[in-house]
Amino acid sequence: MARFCITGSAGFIGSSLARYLVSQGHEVIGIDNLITGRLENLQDVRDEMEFHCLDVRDRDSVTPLLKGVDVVFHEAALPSVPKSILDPVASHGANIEGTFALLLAARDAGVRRVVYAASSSAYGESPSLPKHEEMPTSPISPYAVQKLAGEHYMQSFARVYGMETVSLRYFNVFGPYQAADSPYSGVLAKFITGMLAQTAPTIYGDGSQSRDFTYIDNVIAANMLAASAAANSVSGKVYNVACGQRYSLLETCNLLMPITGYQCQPIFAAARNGDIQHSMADISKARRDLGYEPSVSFEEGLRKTVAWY
Ligand code: UD2
Repeated sequence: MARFCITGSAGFIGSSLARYLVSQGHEVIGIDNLITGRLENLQDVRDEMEFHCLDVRDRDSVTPLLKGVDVVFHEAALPSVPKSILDPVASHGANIEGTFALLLAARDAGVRRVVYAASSSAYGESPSLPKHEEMPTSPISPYAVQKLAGEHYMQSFARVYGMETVSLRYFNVFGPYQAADSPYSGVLAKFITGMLAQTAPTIYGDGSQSRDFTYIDNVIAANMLAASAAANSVSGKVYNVACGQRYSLLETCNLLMPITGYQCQPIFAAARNGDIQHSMADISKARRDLGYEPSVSFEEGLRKTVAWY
């Protein structure tokens, strides 16, 4: 049994990690300011973990909580490209200042390792596919810049303070517990809940844009591997976490029709500012260093997600 802390523990990915860690008998401390996170997400495990409603920027409160923690999974963020364009100050605060404060607290508390939720948005517009970690980054949106800055802080803290840090560049994560009711919700949560309610999905742009959609269980597995891998092979490094395949939004709608039982034509709207066209990962580095292998395919993940909603 180890002692873990999850920031953003009431969010989609954080709460999924909490459920997994508790199911494995680990000690879990959750931190969330509940701005976008929801306590309902932790309903099943609330009695089996410690939870603190705190902002990660509140270092005076967070640092003592991290004493004796082996690994922090830093999932707390305002995760949205359009939101970061609309309110860059808020997302800068949550994503850059939040990550910096968390690292300082972890350093001061003597935490062994921080595993960071980085983003595929770091690759930005560069046209070559698949994206691999050694490619130059080219972030477009404030959100992408902020998430990439967090990676650089992870690398810096590993170098100058001797902390162990690992950055996982998530590629469009989806699955149960992903909020669907915000204009900033992930596209699959919106499409699935909409189609189950017999509502046509709205596609921003022509629907040819593609993503390497990654089911949550694959992301949990990658986090567990990143938490336990030998420091000399992973610390200070960045890894893509994805499936290594891409699907366009039009293909995705076609796959969802038989699963949701809703036959429809999507509605088309203007392309979103800051959006990128195609995204697909090379996952060979994670395979090699972490032993990561996605175990749930996109289509199986869609079925599981539809069944959950
Ligand atoms: C970015 C990152 C992702 C993660 C996420 C956090 C990329 C490639 N991915 O996801 O890794 O960090 O940010 O938010 O940068 N769309 C519609 N209709 C809708 C909603 C979205 O057509 O109702 C489109 C949207 O314009 C985009 C695609 O669907 O082309 C995916 O959008 P998203 O918001 O789910 O995620 P994205 O790619 O911005």
